[in-house]
Amino acid sequence: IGAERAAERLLLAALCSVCQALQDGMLFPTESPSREVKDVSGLWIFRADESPERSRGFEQQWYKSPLAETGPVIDMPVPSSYNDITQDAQIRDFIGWVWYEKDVWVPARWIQDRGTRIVLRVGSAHYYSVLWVNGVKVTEHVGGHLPFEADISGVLRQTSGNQCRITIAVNNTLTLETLPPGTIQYMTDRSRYPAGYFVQNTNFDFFNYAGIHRPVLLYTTPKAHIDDITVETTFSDNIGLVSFNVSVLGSSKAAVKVTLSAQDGRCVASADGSRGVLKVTDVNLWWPYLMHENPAYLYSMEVSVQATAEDGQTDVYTLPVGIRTVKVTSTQFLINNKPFYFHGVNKHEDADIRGKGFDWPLVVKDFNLMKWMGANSFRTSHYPYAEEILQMADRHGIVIIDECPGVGIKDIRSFGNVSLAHHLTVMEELVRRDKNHPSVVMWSVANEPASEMPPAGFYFKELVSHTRSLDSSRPVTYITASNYARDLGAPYVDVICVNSYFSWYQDPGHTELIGLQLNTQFDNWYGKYQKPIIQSEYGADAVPGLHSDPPMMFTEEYQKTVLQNYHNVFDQKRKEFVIGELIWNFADFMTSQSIIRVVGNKKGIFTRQRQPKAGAFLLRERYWRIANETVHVLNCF
Ligand code: BDP
Repeated sequence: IGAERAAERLLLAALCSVCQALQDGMLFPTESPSREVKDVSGLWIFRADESPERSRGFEQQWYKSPLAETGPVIDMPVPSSYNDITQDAQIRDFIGWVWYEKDVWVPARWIQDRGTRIVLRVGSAHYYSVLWVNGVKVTEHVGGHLPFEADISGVLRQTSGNQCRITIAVNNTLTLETLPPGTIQYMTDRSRYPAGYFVQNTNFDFFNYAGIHRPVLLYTTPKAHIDDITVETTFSDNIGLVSFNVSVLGSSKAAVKVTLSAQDGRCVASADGSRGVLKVTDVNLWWPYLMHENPAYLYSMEVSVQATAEDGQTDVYTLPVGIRTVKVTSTQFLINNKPFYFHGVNKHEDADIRGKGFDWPLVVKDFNLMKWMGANSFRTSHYPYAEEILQMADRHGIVIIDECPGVGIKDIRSFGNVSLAHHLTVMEELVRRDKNHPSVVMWSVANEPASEMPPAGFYFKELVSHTRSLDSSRPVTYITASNYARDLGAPYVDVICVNSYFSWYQDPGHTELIGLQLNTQFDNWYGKYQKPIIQSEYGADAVPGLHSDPPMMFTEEYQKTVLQNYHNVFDQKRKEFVIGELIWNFADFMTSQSIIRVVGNKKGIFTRQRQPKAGAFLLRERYWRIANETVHVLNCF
């Protein structure tokens, strides 16, 4: 109960600070003539608070002195989940506070130059985090998967100067109000469980990896600095239009200048002022991979801010900009006014050893595999992915459905006001972070919530309309597995996204039923809502190397047969209103232990080590065939 209460208290406190923080931007830290970035990821030290209430670290103020002086510490890589790094099952399954610490040197000139702002930024940590610098608390944050930061200039200048001890406490306890939700259950039957024994229950199908999952950075800006940039793009004939809004902090009278350059460095438009519209003649649009011979065209928008004070430095930030539009009709998803068909994958941030820790080799390998198989899109199931992944998608033309961590909302108590307020805040954080990515074409506010429960109607109405108010340029959806007749949120979404597992969870072994059931599914949903539909998940587990003919469940042949049966229906319905298919899943991934999982979920078409199963070759053939048809269609215009 201690862990749960502490978590709840922290959640409430953090919710308030997040509400305030949202007035500020969350630009990805990049270097520029006015900005420096110092990556302080790498080897940190680590201590799990194994005290029964998990509260010893706070009672003994472990942040006040070097962590190694408080008790035994171990090495811990950052970024990485801590769970699979040791041989200790207690660390793998740990619930509660863990403590990270690293000593770093801050360049002397950063400290000496009073006009420099020094920011500490964590790409993400799961789930609640508290940050101290030299023993002084600088911020806290609720929620994994999204970045948070603190201006630490003052603390550094007041405390010991160049040496900087960063302490981060992270707690993975989930409550009914967190995203995703979870509960702590104390086992009180003393004949079966020792005193104080508890487990964490969740309703989602992936391992609740925890720790510092993305890079930790120190970066600088001038005092008068670019806090946020918002761009929205459209075009008419050969003229591209980029409307921009720059917010500046630290100066009330800064002069803003914006310059847009083409890939060859040529300046194509410029403007003065913090708001405006840039006109680009002979525009090169941002096209998805396989939809155009020159996909993923990115302009580069340089924003510079000159503070008027005498010592004011110029701040410069460069943002990649893709010019494209997204629209939805009752039967189509249009990118740049051309029909776009999602032939893609659902992913997870998940790999051996590092868990959900960001890892460049993995990211690049996954993009290579997606392009190899002819995938043009993926969904960030079931939470926001690292910004570096979205940047890759921008550069390669891979289209993204960007999902928030609203997964496993099954308990009616998770539809209350506190949950909704937090969910809205998370959408604000997500949109603030990802709004400028051309690859992001739709927001997904949840996965498979209990959308038939009475409060779901109000909950999703609010959630979808709030998301639209944050960004009117993209459609909004949530992913449903509910029955079309009972789903209470569907009236509010722009695109219906349906998950189904015919011949797996229903009628196991009966692939001959897929055609009938899938046709019924599509006709029912379309008949009721007249909105385009994406099959946002379908698939079957295949233990790699397991074979049987005729196919049996868990073999590679069975996975292939399920896919083929789904594809037959997709091929009919994509002539009508089905606008996409996303396989579940790109790769095998870890889950909690259960009798329906064999060392994780095996619905990947690649293994967890990214080797193809038979299904990968089947999809590859299909996706390239569809892509070739699209190019053919394009050539007809
Ligand atoms: C779907 C969930 C997904 C699961 C999948 C499965 O959205 O997270 O992993 O089922 O059971 O319903 O494989």
